[in-house]
Amino acid sequence: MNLWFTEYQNENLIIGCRLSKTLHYEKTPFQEIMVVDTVQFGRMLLLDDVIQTTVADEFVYHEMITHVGLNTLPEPRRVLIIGGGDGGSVREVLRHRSVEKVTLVEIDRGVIEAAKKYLPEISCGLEDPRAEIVIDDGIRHVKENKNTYDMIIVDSTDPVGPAEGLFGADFYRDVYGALTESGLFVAQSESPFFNRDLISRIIGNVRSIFPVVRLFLANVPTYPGGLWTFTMGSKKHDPLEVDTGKIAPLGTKYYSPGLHRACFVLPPFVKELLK
Ligand code: AG3
Repeated sequence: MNLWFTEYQNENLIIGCRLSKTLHYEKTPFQEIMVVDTVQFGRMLLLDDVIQTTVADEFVYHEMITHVGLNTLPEPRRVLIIGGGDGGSVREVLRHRSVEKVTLVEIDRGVIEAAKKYLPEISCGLEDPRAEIVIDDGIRHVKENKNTYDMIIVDSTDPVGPAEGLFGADFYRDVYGALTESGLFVAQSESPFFNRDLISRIIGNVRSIFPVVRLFLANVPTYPGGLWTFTMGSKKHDPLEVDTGKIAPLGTKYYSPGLHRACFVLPPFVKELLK
C-alpha cells in the first residue's frame, strides 16, 4: 500500500512513514488525535500531526524520562506526570516498588481513551490501583498542589498549542513549589539539532530556580533527528552522585546502571547549550 504519513518538522524537513492502516481520527477541544499502523515502527500515536510515540521505540523515551530521575531519589513515594496520556510513563514509574501513588494529569481525556483502546501495551499501567488519573491542566495542578510530589515528570508535546506553557519559567517555579523538600523534576526538552535556542532557554530558566540542573540524552528514532534531550532540575540529589552499582534491575530495554551515568556525557555541540 502506498499510503504515507508525513510530519513537517519545518518547511525544509519532513519525516515520513508508510502506513498499513489508519485506526482512529478525532478532533478534541485541544488537538487532533490520530492512531495509525506503520510498517516500520508498528502502531503510532499522533497529536496535531506530530509523532508522539510508537510501539517499536516508546521504551527508550518512557524509560529515560522516568528511571533516571526515580533512581536519583532514595525512596520516591509520590510521582506526578504532566501530559503523558498514552500511559507509557505511568507504566515505567510503577516498576518502582517505593512508589505509592502516581498521579497523571492530562489535559485531554481523548488521548487516554485512544491509548486505552488502541495501545494496550503502552497504556496498561493506567488501570493499576496505584495510578490516579486527573483530567486537568498541569499548569493549574502544580499551582494548586504545594509540597506534594517527590518527582514530577513533564511528558509533554512540543512547545506549541496546549503544551506551550510547560516550557516557561513561571511553570518551573510552580513545579519547584509542588515538589517535596528534596524532590526533582524531569522534562522532555526536544532536539539538540533543531531546538537549540529553546534548550538553552529551558536550562537558563531551570538554573534560576533549581540548585542542581542536568541535561541528558537518549536516542528516539521516530523524533526529528533521533537524538533527544531531557532536562532535570533537582532540589538536592544529583544524578551523577548515584552509586550505580546499587541500582536495582528493572527489566528495562534501554535504561541501565551504565546508561544512568552515560546519558549525561554530552557531545561538545550539546554541552555548548549549557553555557
Ligand atoms: N511526547 C512527545 C515528545 C515530543 C515529540 N516531538 C516530535 N516528534 N516532534 C511524547 C509523549 C509520549 N508519552
